[in-house]
Amino acid sequence: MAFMRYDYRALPQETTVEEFRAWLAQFDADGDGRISREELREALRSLDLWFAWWKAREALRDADANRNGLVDGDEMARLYAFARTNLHLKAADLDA
Ligand SMILES: [Ca+2]
Repeated sequence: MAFMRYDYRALPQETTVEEFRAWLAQFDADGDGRISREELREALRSLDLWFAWWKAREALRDADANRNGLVDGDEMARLYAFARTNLHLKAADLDA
């Protein structure tokens, strides 16, 4: 499937978990409300993060508490916490 990265909205600088969830939802390609590793990788790639595939793997490993390979439900908050502490998301990165 094709992803047009520049069509995506940037992540706001002061991002709440609700905003983070809404931002991630646009990468939920199959619309099931859950984020797979591939969908997460596209989200990170849209931020022009280096090693997006590797960071997606690390983020999923950290957030996927029940090890079903998807970020869903309460795991979204875990992913949010991971992004804030490990990806160091800043406005300067998100405007790239
Ligand atoms: Ca899971």
